[in-house]
Amino acid sequence: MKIHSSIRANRLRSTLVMWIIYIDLVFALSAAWSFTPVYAEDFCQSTDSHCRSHDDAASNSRPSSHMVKSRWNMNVSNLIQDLDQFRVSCKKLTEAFPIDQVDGNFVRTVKNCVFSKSFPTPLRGPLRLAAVSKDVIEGILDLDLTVTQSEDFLHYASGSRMLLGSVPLAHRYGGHQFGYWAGQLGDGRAHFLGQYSNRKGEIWDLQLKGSGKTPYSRSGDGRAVIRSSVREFLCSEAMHFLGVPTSRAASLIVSEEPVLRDQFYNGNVKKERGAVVLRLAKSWFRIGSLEILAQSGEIDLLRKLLDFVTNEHFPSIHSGDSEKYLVFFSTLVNETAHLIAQWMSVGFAHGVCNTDNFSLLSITIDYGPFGFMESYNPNFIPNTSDDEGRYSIGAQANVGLFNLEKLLGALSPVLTQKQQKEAKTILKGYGTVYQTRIHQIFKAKLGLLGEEEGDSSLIAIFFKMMEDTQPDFTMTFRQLSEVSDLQLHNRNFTEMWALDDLSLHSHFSDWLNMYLLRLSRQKNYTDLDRQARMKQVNPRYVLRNWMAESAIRKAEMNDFTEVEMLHRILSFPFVTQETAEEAGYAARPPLWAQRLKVSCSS
Ligand SMILES: *[C@@H]1O[C@H](CO)[C@@H](O)[C@H](O)[C@H]1NC(C)=O
Ligand SMILES: *[C@@H]1O[C@H](CO)[C@@H](O)[C@H](O)[C@H]1NC(C)=O
Ligand SMILES: *[C@@H]1O[C@H](CO)[C@@H](O)[C@H](O)[C@H]1NC(C)=O
Ligand SMILES: *[C@@H]1O[C@H](CO)[C@@H](O)[C@H](O)[C@H]1NC(C)=O
Ligand SMILES: *[C@@H]1O[C@H](CO)[C@@H](O)[C@H](O)[C@H]1NC(C)=O
Ligand SMILES: CC(=O)N[C@H]1CO[C@H](CO)[C@@H](O)[C@@H]1O
Repeated sequence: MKIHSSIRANRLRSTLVMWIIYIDLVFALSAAWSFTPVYAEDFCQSTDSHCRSHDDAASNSRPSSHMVKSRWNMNVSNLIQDLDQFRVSCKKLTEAFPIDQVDGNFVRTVKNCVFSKSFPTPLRGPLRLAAVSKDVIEGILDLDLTVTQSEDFLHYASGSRMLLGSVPLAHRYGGHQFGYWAGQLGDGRAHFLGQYSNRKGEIWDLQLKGSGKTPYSRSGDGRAVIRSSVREFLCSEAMHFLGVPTSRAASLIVSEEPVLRDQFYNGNVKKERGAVVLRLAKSWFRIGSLEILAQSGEIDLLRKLLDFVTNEHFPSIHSGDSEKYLVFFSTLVNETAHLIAQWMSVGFAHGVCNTDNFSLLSITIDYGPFGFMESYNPNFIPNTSDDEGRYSIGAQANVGLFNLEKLLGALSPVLTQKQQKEAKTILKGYGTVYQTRIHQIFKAKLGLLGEEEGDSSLIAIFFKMMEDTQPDFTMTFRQLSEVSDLQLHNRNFTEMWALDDLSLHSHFSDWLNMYLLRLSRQKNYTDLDRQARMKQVNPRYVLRNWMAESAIRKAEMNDFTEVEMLHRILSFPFVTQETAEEAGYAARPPLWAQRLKVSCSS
């Protein structure tokens, strides 16, 4: 495609100057952070064999890790058929940490432990299986999907019966909420059931959410209602298939347990029903897990928890290394920046980025009043009660920095003065890591290969146009992936409703010319290559609020078909699907969606 007339080139050049001034403004934030990032990655490269050889509780009755590896080649249909043979272990955690032995799920202040023993409170039946993730059940838990249809499964996955080897625990943590230290928080309605080490050799922590009171329930009732549980189930699975690090959900069980909720905090209390999600993560430890220990001066325990987490989850950190906590911090600074950049790439706003909702493994956890941005708006706030917009989508990168500062505060007791100074320098690199990642991600979303001088402008102007015209975020990128060069050139946006919105911008033509020129320099790639590449990073379907809401309304009437349909569709977010198209999931949102408020209390 040749668009080089000299007049055009001149006009482009002068607009470019104007744009570059604009870019300076757009990236002013990053400029403030433009320190050289210091990475401690080469402090330690070796793997500590010691920490990898912890014996699992069930080692007598379970295959060794060698056997696990060889068993992996066996017939895939050979999944566990009987839940009575499914075994978890709590030994690693109960041996590593002191456990609060006080009995009973009454609310109390807990000291000098990381967990409290706490039994789930069974829900009033009949129980119903509302949704199940085949991918998790088979691929992580090695269970045959048919077991989820059994009565036993309803009991095990809702907390009325304990899995073999399970010692249910509630985790004690603290955290900064909305900017302020909130003291002891902890699992107020979640129970850790145990660890499952699967045939791939992975270890997963199983947890129930909505399973009743614990010592950390504060004023809560320990329950989760159907709507918030449907949202967590669907979103954690959707995020996984979008390629964003996240906790997973195995199943969703609904009950007849009455639960009172003031959905919009407006005094209008309604009776809803309790539900339980069986969810999994490689670890549920949070920044707040460390903060509570530092704040209470439990420094030995702080060290223990840090050693546990690094031994189990950071194989490149050597346990004998005197710099290990600094390396840990440096890794988290990097990974947190990467995680938030990935949220931004799919327009995801978490909604409650308190330090207790931020994972030490930098995965997305605690799905509450999250939202996927529809019309482009950096001030998009998913939690309608968050009046100050503390956790707006555009604020997430800064909130990540705030949370990492709190993490550093929690680590300070185990760092030397010199290390604390180094950690501060590392933290100053956060902005650069984040911006670099954002740049890469959005370059890929625009289908740009290699690096050219004007790329930052191209991206920044695109954002500026989106800000001005507010087209649908997801579909703008998707349609740009589906449109051909020729259509772009002719500005033929038939059926491309989001691109059509964007094209109303006065700079659109100039931007388009720059863009087409840039693409035309990617010589050895065809237009189809570009489209294929872009379609792999620009989803066609995300869990829009109105989609979740529609499925929830049905689920509340025990019709789970739409939950199932959404779950299936969102498992292939990058693939155009007939059922999804028929349901309008890639169309302009329906009118009723515009009046929708996010259900906040959960
Ligand atoms: C796996 O097992 C099933 C039934 O037991 C059998 O039909 C199938 O042929 C086996 N597949 C392989 C690859 O061994
Ligand atoms: C930062 O994190 C990303 C994402 O996990 C990873 O790919 C990259 O290697 C990390 N970089 C450093 C310097 O640790
Ligand atoms: C939403 O924001 C309000 C105001 O800051 C806060 O009190 C509330 O806890 C938030 N909702 C959730 C579910 O976190
Ligand atoms: C616009 O593109 C569509 C394909 O999306 C094509 O069917 C149509 O003929 C094009 N219209 C014009 C005027 O080129
Ligand atoms: C296309 O270009 C890239 C780098 O620009 C190069 O790595 C690749 O080998 C090229 N492919 C072909 C088929 O020439
Ligand atoms: C969704 C979710 O679990 N959010 C939690 C985030 O953290 C706050 C406390 O800071 C909890 O109240 C929320 O439940």
